Amino acid sequence: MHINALLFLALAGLTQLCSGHMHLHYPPTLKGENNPFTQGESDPYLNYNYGCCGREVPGPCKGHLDLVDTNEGKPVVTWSPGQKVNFTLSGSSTTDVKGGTHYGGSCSVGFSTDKGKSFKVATTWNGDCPHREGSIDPSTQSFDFTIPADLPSGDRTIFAWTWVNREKEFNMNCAVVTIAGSDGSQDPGGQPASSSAASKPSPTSSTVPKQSSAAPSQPLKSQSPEPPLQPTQTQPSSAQPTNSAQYTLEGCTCSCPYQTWSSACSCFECKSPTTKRHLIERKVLELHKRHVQNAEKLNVPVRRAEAVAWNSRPDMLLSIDFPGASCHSKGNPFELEFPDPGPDVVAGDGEYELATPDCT
Ligand SMILES: [Cu+2]
Repeated sequence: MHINALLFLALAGLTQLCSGHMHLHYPPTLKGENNPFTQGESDPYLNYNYGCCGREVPGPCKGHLDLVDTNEGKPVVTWSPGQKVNFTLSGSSTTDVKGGTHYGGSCSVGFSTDKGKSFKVATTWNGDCPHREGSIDPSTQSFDFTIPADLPSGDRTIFAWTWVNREKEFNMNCAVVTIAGSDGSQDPGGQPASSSAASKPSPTSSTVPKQSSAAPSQPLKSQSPEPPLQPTQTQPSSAQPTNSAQYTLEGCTCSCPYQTWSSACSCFECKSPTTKRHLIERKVLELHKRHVQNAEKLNVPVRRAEAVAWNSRPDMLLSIDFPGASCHSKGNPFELEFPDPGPDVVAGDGEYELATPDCT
């Protein structure tokens, strides 16, 4: 009796965990209860994973792509190429089932500029998404990323968020957004996406030729983090400009991309154990952010050409972990490592090992 009661509680907890999830809260999704353009009832299944609850697997964007060109698909926010923005996640629900963060997972965001025929990756979070330390409250689940500087403008561009957790649940929500022209003076309609990485500098940027390697041409300096840590960097006027700053910290050589300073730095040639590497990468990222923010205050151009042109970015992984999907993640105790994450990757906290999915 006592044992049975405990078992029942355990099973009830498990059921709650696996039927309550997270959804995109900001920008408001198509058919979201917080979307001012939603007509009639909001979609009570925005939180739920694809294929759950005996329901048919919906198409991309929880099956709401047909709303993009209707009044319900009016853009909910205007973003600009190169702008640093954020999205938030929520576990609130219009059903009785409360959401759950699943203590993390891996996320990816991207855009469709062709009304949902294709989606390309903007930024990937390999692990710790949603934030483990956060709750189902969107104020605790905010994620910064940078709009790719060469994302084409459009007034019904689809922003997409995907999530794969350790329980092998996949979710996807979408919001319709306006992408402004890359600067006010340009004709937004007459600027097709360029295949050249360095073709669209913003007015404050210096035009920097694409460089295939992130390696610096100058020797590295070993310095303590306090105070001003100057990255080794090639001057823009140099014949060998670089898209990344290099730092040396705690025996590691680390590289931080300029154009995506909200993304992770990667460290290599570490003398310390590999397990410490993600901690060092976090520290270096903080240093790098400070460096970039200082540079922005001084109006020093730091935003460079995108390392990978928008058209050449990988497609988002949309067919995973539902019945009939072409990929299956390894699941507990692994968090998904997106096999094709694109150039802007935010490293997780390393609490769970990452694993790529099996795809057919
Ligand atoms: Cu769940």
